[in-house]
Amino acid sequence: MLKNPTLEKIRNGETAFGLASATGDPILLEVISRAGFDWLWIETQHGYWDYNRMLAACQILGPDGPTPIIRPASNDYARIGLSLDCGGMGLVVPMVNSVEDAEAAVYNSRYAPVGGRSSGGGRTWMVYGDDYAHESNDEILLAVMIETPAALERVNDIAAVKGIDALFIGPWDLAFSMGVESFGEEHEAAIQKILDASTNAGLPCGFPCGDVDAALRRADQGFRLVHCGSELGMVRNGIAAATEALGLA
Ligand code: 3PY
Ligand code: MG
Repeated sequence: MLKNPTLEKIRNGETAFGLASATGDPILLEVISRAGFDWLWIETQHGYWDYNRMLAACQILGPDGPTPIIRPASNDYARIGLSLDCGGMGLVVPMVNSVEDAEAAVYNSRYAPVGGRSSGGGRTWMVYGDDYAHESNDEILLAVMIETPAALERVNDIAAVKGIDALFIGPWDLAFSMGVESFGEEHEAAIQKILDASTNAGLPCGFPCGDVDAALRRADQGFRLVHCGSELGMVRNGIAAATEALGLA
């Protein structure tokens, strides 16, 4: 089976830089897929992707483009199975708040004997290799999101669940649910606690950023799976810069 270059990178202690895609737009995806990012976050929790667009995204990225990492809308057996059968080579599962949630994410995304994923879907074998069913447990990157006080409290136990490749912080939900200022002192202490729990468990940790400067700072801090915002934000910033320069804003 084709190796997952993003997983290999973070297992080697390097930082893999990605971009989030919220729009579900195939033309933008073609631009992104040729730009050199390590991975692409396909946003199906809050973004505008439906099943057919998610499939088209995996086809556009292909086996040589940025690694398609899908955020499913929830930690759901059917959604996760469909995301992987489309060709997702990674998952960032939202709202994993307990050991049971983490074990469910492993069950939903790994074939037996590790989990209970159902076998089927010819595209994955065709694109990634005929041994997909036997090798993909080791090649599909499974990250679970820590983004609530409940998850924070149990973060060491969650990080110890077998079958998980990375923790991933959801900083905005974490700040909202903690009732603290985003990126203030308490929030940053919680972020550091999650990073430490991940590191102590021998796992890389991910962080979603709003821009490139923040992505570089989080990489320096020790995060290994980092995205630098979304294509929607970049389009919006580019348009705002143009209208401002033209004196229209
Ligand atoms: C959060 O910050 O809560 C996220 O889920 C970011 O993607
Ligand atoms: Mg969130």
